[in-house]
Amino acid sequence: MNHARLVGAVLLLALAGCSQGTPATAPSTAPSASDSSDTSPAAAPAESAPARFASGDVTISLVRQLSSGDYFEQWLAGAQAQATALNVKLQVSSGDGNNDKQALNLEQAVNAKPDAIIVDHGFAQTVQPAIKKAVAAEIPLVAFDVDPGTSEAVSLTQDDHQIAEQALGALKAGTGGSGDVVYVYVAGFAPLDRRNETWTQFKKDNPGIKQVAQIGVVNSSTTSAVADQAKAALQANPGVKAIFAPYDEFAKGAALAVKELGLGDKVKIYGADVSTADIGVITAPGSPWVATSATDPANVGRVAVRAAALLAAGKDLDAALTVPPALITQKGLRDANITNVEQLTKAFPGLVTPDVARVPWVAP
Ligand code: SR1
Repeated sequence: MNHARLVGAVLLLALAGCSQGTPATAPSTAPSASDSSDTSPAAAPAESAPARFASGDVTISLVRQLSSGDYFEQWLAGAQAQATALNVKLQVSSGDGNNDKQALNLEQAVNAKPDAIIVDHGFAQTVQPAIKKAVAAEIPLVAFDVDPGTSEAVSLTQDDHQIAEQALGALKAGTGGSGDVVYVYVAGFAPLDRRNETWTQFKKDNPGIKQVAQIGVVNSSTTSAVADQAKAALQANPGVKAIFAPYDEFAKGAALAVKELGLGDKVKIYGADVSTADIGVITAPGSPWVATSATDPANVGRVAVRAAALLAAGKDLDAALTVPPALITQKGLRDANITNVEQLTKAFPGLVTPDVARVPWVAP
């Protein structure tokens, strides 16, 4: 076995605490060959670029609801890198958490008649009127993590039910299926609403799990706001064993609270999303954040731009695109000495999904 193969084999063995695409009941399964089925080896482009792409005349408008925080920053970096690779101009706007501002940005994007639009998050009632106008103007549209209200748009999601199932599988294993839990949630965000559906069902299926408090805030300082709320919830409920925090800014806030209260041995956190900074928090000595279910956000940003480019080129695309998550555990990260997302995606090749919205004229 050569050195590179040996390192790869050791990494996969050490990651035995992590899984991808497995049911919640088996959170500690190592990645298997079939887990990586979404990853094809890099192939040469199958066709040449359409003339408008070759000449750099394609514009995609990216209209975001949120832009701060690890997840959204990594997602944008991936989208920009893919736009560069496709020779596409990516025009980016953000509502910075203000839904009216996002709706206005979307109206302006429609009026500018780009070759395609990506709507990234948003509340259905604020973005759907302008999405309707985009459809009427025959501007192809990709909706990520927001209900576009029309089958004319392509919907892109992470598999949010699976994200919650994987994290809750780890929570069930960690608590033995019973105990007081603090839940972090804000309604109205499509991915959080889908994860909430899974949490609601999980509580029915596991009557020993008792939700003693629900907290949550999404704003420009989500982490510190959630930290304050989590501190209060933990002080009011001294029996809490776990916090279900299915968004990394929530999980980081919860981790701060647990650390400040010195409860690291007693209270464990089960989260969602991953970034290099998150890996640092999860693997820090005494960290209560023991598992997270995540996609690679940069990969999801790349998928969104590829989907929009395909639509702009008049190609057919599935109406719904889904990017699957992987369960990442503190133990798996520590054992494999993973300190950043680059190392993580090498250990989990299935986190990169070149076959989701593959563009035939660029190498994935
Ligand atoms: C406020 S919504 C936050 C979520 O959006 C993306 O789906 C990320 O996974 C994040 O958890």
